[in-house]
Amino acid sequence: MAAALVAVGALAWVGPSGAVADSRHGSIPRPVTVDQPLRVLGAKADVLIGTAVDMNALATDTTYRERVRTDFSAVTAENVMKWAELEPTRGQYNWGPADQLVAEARRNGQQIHGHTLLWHSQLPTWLTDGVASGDIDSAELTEIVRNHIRTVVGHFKGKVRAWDVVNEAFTDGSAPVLRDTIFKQHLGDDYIAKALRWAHEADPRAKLFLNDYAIDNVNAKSTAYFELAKTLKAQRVPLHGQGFQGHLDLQYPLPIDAHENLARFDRLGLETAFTEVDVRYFLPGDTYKTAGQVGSFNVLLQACLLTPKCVMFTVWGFTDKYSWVPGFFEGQGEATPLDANFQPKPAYRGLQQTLALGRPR
Ligand code: 9MR
Repeated sequence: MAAALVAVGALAWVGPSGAVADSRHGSIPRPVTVDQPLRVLGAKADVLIGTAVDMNALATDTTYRERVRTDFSAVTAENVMKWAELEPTRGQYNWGPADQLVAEARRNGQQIHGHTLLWHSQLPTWLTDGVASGDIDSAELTEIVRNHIRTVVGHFKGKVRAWDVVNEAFTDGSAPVLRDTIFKQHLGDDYIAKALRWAHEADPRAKLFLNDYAIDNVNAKSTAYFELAKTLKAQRVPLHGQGFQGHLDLQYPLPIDAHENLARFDRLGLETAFTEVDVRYFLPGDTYKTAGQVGSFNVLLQACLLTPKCVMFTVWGFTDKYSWVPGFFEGQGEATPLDANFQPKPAYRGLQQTLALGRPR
């Protein structure tokens, strides 16, 4: 029986007949069936496989909707749980789109990763304008933030597995500091601790995460998070996880030490997760970029599988038909595992193969 061979370590590809072979070792004892939906392979590897969901695409594109259901065991709202979307007018919450996502996810047996309670971006203008003009002072902002966290976490209590409580709190560069946001300015340097405590009060069972980009490897910014996590733990602040966004770009170095990075958070007792993975490059693509993309997705997935408490690997969109990348980075794209016609790219096949190998024992 002829089984196709794949030149990735000792991995064997299961041929159409189900036969498994390996060029050096003959048949291998534990056959792996590689060509299965990501969520099925993820379940065997004990990791949630998530995607950001674009609610407009979910409502209008049945292929998109079906693929969300079949390939993923977790979802993150790409936009509809952000403050500007939830409370565009002060005091009037628009729960509709977020509730739809939650209902869909529950029908599909998917976990929900809440994104995000506090972020300096996508804030409602009534809030930013009010703070800028002085109409909203520090005491009032503190109340507003506390209420927002209580209201949102309370609304989804018991339904959201984990929350990105604060998103992108640190600056970039070689000496990261807490960003000078309205939250830091008016609630103080300990606004993160406050936010975590308020979120915990509202849903004691939700896992509370911090989340950021450019922290996938060991660097000054990820170390700032590590130090913050140690401090918060020492203060008994309810912090349960660290999210690593994983927005990669082939023009920058591959975060080859991602596992070492996650491992130090794991040793602190925190859950870890890749929360927004995509791998962009300058168009047009070529075989070299394709290979680079396969490797980049896999470095992050392998780092997760090597880390015992890495609970989730989430992509920030799964098809090039709907991706934030071309709109934000001129000339770049093709950053997701499926092409614009929902056809699996080599990156998708690579994720399948790595998941099929499971976690190391
Ligand atoms: O993908 C999101 C895009 O549709 C929004 O326009 C954008 C607004 O800033 O936010 C994008 O999602 C971001 C996420 O919430 C936080 N990390 C970076 C993501 C990509 O910008």
